[in-house]
Amino acid sequence: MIKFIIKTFLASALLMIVSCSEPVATSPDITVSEAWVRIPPKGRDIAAGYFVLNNSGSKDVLLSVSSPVAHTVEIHQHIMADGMMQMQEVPKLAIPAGGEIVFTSGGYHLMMFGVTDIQLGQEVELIFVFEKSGTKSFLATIRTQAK
Ligand SMILES: [Cu+2]
Repeated sequence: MIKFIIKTFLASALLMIVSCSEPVATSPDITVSEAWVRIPPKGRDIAAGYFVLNNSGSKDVLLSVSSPVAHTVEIHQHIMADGMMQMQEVPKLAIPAGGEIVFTSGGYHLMMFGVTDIQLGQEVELIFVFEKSGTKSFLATIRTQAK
């Protein structure tokens, strides 16, 4: 009888531990939405890219971005230095667990150099490389301004 009680107690204790522990995301889950690229003025080949990056999982790090329509893509940030707004390259961008990072005019943005053969309304591929999530590809629309 005592043995039975102990067994029952252990079983329910174990059940409590299992049911009380909250689910913990063990991997990042990243999506990129509202992605668009501002078409450069005629005769120029530098474009800026904007989007919203969401992570519903654990933390990750954005290492680089590339695109078939650009020679080079850099991650940039606007900073105030000596009373002037300046741009700075961000070599790695930490994405917190459950975090959202908005790439927008005056904040984080993509700087795309050597952009060729893009047209308004076209969808171009942006290829993101993350430390944990690996390579993920998303589409961005070529526009003149934010919606
Ligand atoms: Cu820039």
